[in-house]
Amino acid sequence: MGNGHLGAMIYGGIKEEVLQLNEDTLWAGEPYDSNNYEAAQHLAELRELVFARKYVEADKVARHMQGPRNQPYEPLGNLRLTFQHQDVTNYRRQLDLRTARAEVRYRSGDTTFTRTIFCSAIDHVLVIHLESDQPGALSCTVSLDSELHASSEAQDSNRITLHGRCPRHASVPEGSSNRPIEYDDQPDGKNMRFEAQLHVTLNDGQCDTNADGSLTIRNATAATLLLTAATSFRGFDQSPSEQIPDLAGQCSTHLDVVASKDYKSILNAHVEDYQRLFARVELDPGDDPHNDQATDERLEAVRAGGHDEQLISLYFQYGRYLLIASSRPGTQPANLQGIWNDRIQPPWNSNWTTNINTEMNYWLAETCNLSECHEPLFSFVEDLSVNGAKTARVHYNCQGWTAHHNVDLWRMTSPANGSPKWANWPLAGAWLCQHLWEHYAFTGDRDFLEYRAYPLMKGAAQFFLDFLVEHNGWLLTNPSTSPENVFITEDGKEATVSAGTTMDMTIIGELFTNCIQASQILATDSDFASVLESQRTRLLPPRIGKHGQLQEWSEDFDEQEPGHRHMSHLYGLYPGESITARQTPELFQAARRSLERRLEHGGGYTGWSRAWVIALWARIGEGDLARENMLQLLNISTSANLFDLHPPLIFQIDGNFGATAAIAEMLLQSHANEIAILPALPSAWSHGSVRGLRARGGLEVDIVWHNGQAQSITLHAHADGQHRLRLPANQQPTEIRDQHGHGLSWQTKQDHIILTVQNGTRYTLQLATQH
Ligand code: FUC
Repeated sequence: MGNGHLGAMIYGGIKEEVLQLNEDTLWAGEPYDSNNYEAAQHLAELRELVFARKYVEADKVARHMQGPRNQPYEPLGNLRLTFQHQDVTNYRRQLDLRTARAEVRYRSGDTTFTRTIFCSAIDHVLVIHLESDQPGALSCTVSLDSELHASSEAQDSNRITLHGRCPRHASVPEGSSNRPIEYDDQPDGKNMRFEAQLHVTLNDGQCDTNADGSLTIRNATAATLLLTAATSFRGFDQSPSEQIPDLAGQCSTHLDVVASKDYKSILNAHVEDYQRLFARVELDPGDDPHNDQATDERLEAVRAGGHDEQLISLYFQYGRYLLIASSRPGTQPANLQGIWNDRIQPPWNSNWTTNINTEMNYWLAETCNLSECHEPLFSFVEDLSVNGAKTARVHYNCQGWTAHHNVDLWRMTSPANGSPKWANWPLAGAWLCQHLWEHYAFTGDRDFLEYRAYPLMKGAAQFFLDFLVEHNGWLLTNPSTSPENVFITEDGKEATVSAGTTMDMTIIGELFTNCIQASQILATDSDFASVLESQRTRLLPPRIGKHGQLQEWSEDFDEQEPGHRHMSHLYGLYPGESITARQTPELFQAARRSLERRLEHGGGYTGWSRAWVIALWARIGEGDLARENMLQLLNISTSANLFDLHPPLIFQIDGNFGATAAIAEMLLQSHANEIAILPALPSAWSHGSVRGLRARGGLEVDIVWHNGQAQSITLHAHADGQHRLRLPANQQPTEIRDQHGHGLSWQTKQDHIILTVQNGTRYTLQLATQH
């Protein structure tokens, strides 16, 4: 459950129910300057070593340009309910994606007990509604606890408060730090404070406080528990231990307000708010009947070779659900675990890791019609541009701003310490700027482009104008890494730092292109755009290597791991758009070869890596291969509740989001100035429909297909514009009508049609197939 701020994992126990709680701003530490003021001294030497092909030495020097690791995201605590229920039958738990409600239901003796749980973004509370179908049969104990330094008390016979603080420092479990977890419990201790409060409302029966801080409910028929939480977070650059707000007062005032509403009205407001986002999209990929089995059974059946295409659409909608639950305007962006983390030292700090994972979390936001949920990422980029301007100056003597691989609540932008293959990578800002541009491309929101996106994009581009160096007539990055692969040097050694990796050059090329386009749209900054244009022609272009593959590095090095999980060099195919079948056919073939090579050597072995593979196959137009890899994702990297897994059995949410985006990409693509209908439809999805996907240029698209052919397409125009529509092979419209029945004419050009749409109008195309 989640509303972006508050998150809860529901375990569904019978004697003890545990709701593991999170709050999105609860992180260890406080603002700190992570820049390494000696870094820039090493830059010239590092560059010389790289150009002298002394890569192993370069790796060592790169380490002198790193700063510390960042702080982790922390679990808030647990809400526990203990019951005396025994001999339970008819147990069932479910998550209803249509209403974002969880339910646990069972029979004990002759009574049916039901727990309904949801997290309201409207009322900012987690709600647990307990019911028995026999009057007065509900009794249980309610408590709050936390693994952090915290204490709880029961008050006024119907409230529990929990307050505590985060460590001032905690280190990643992967490292071998001698400072695993450190607290500072002094009154002025440098750390985050938090408060959670729970309120119980009963219609009958009674509720009493216990000395241990718990409450006991006796002989009730129904009870509503409301939980809210607050932290002393005031912004990425503000100390959470100064000017600490009255957290207890905030929570109790808020609970007073919500407790005065009745349960049904809180539920209705929640459902209405959630459905406004969720109900925009529907996907029916085939003929399989509705399947009411539990997800673990369905996964087992698919693993055994069963057919369950509806499980793929469930996975798709679950991805949309998870984004709505973890990323709403005003909240933190979804991190490696969304907002759901139960450990003080979570894997990779439950960070925002920006060399794939954070971006992948948002691949679905625009295409899957959840544009509002993209918003937290934009604020995140704004914060990063502030710290990142300092990092650009201190680490590289460059203008503009930059960010590296690990980011925490305090918006660390410097390279963390560790292997240069992931640490020394100043491309995060540029990649994240792609999201700003895409938001504009999908929504047409000119104000967003002018006041928010363009200044950030420009700052990211300015950094590279300074950072790029000339070598053999080309501009390229140095130092440069290809996250997170290792290459073999001419003398057979392993190294990571070189110059002008394909990913670097592609991201920079697309950033420059997007900035140039933005400056034209906004009719501003033409001088800057001219500089970018002239520099863009000098960027080292991608190369094709000895295996026919798209080279990962500017030299045709062998990879230490040919089946590496990162597909970094394929950025231009997806999520970028500089490699397409029609505009760059040779690079397109080479990219395909690279993907095949990765997979021949075991690529796609993490959930997120597999999700990227699916999206790449979708961009290549191979629907069956996309679906096959989707099945691999379900087979290898999906847990019983459909959470994505990273080996060894670590929950990491990126694969959920990435695969959702990839499924959308199978059905609709809108990059490279055309809208492709059913570009990668698997043959197993012979009949089906999708409603509400989004295309660039402000279109919402519905498609119905039959026997693998598009039957009708509906375009809802949210902006005026002319669109190039690529229909499936051999298909042509027979007619196009708007919602009033008026016909619209179109032009046919080779393999696409051109039509002009008006904002606010809905057009339906009927299609025929030529045999
Ligand atoms: C990157 C990946 C890992 C993992 C981590 C959080 O470093 O290479 O597989 O996803 O981020």
